[in-house]
Amino acid sequence: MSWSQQRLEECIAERLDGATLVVVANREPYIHVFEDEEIRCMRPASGLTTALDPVMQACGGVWVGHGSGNADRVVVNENDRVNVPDEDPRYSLRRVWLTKKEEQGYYYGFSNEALWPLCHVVYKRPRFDTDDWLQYKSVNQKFADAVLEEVGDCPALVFIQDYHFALLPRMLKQVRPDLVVAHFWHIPWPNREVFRVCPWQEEILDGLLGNDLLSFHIQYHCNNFLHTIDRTLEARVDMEHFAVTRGGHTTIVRPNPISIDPEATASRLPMNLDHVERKLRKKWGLKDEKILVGVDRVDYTKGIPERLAAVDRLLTRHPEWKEKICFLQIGAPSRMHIPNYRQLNDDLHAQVDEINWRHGQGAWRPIVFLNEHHNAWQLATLYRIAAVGVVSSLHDGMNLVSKEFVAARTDRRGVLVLSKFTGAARELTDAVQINPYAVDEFAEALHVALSMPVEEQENRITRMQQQLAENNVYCWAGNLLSEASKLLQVPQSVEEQIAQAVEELV
Ligand code: GDG
Repeated sequence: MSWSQQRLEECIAERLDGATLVVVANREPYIHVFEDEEIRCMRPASGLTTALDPVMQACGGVWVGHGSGNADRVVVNENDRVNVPDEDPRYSLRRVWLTKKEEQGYYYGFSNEALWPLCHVVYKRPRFDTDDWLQYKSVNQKFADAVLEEVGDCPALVFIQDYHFALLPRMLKQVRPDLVVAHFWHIPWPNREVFRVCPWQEEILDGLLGNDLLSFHIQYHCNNFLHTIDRTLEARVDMEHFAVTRGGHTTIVRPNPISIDPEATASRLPMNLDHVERKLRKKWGLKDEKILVGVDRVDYTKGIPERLAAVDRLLTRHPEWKEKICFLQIGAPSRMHIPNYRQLNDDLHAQVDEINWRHGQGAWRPIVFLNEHHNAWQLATLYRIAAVGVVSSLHDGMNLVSKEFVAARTDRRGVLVLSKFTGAARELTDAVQINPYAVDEFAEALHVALSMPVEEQENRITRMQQQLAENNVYCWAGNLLSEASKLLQVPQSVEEQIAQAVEELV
């Protein structure tokens, strides 16, 4: 039976058996901001929140996250909580407040200038700064205190998200060894040779081994993690059962590929699609060109310059596409306090200008770069009207944009061009797969995608949609939370354990 929001709701409620579900993520799923004296509730552009909000809506519980909106403090109650979503509250959001210094050191500094480049291995050098590390530690403690306050003395399953909280599992277990702690690491885990340059590697690994369950998107990242432990810490690594035991406590390490709710993506498509398409084309200065689309946070791991270079090469090698195509890049600004990100943003504008100057003819420009946040229905529409969706990450844990593109193709048309260095490439094998570093090969793949016969498009999209229907986000959360919730069961007495062992034998 495949997983749905309803099945998840029923199954997890039963498995939790009264225990509280607490999600911890740096990013909050809803941000309150002032706009013209009014308060507006926004949804951030992030794969993690896209995936987890429907899960929390199904299961209820508490989401502990950093209160980052300028109106966030206005809408919380005296315990820093607000119920979300505004229009139909399903769960509680507990906001943790950070000073600018903490945000700089823990989020921009250690998380995004050290761990992010360290784990992605895209040839950006990680920056290890002692003050950042100290802030990272103290913010992990701040979140630990908030979680412990939320759970009180009650049984709870704490589901931690991502690389911002490597130390949190151990901090929680030190105070409440009975809590069940599961952690999903949304980005890749590099091999041991890469990881060992981190000056605080032992504390990070020890922190993660506070988890009962630690999960990555794919087996390859699990193996890298286990090998890293094996070579770094005093611990027993069991490669047969993918588990690590340290100080008498066992951490299970499992792959679990994240996904989306494909029906929800499709439901964002407007009813009057033709009309909306005409309006958007007019807004972006397009006539009837075939659209190639890219949607990303502006991040150096996403391979945006490589993709623009491939469009440039395509037009050089196949000038017949001139005036017949337009590459539309949505680039939501991201982490702009970090110099590398600001630089990338500026470089992209320069690169687009250069390519448009080289190939543009009359009013036609080959590339439109929309360097701003768009809402979810605009993205769905764009996925649906494009001829080709392009995802060219240099390295990506999963990549949800590729899955959203497939889900939005209710017409069963369109071609996905997908980097083989994404987790998604393991599942979406009917995409045209590319190495984004190989510009000629990439340009040819774009040509193949633009020229693909309709019947083949339909076959490929249909198979990928089947894949997505079975492996949706509820499947991800269902598998993960089911596995973790098994550990919530009251420990058996010795007699019960013997009785169960005998039963299993006969
Ligand atoms: C991390 C891992 C992993 C983008 N621009 C806008 C916007 N988005 C949405 C997309 C998509 C999400 O943001 C991006 O998801 P990704 O998966 O591509 O990437 P990361 O943010 O890097 O996420 C990644 C993910 O965690 C989940 O585990 O897949 O590998 O790096 O949903 O649609 N959304 C809106 N406006 C935009 O302008 N509304």
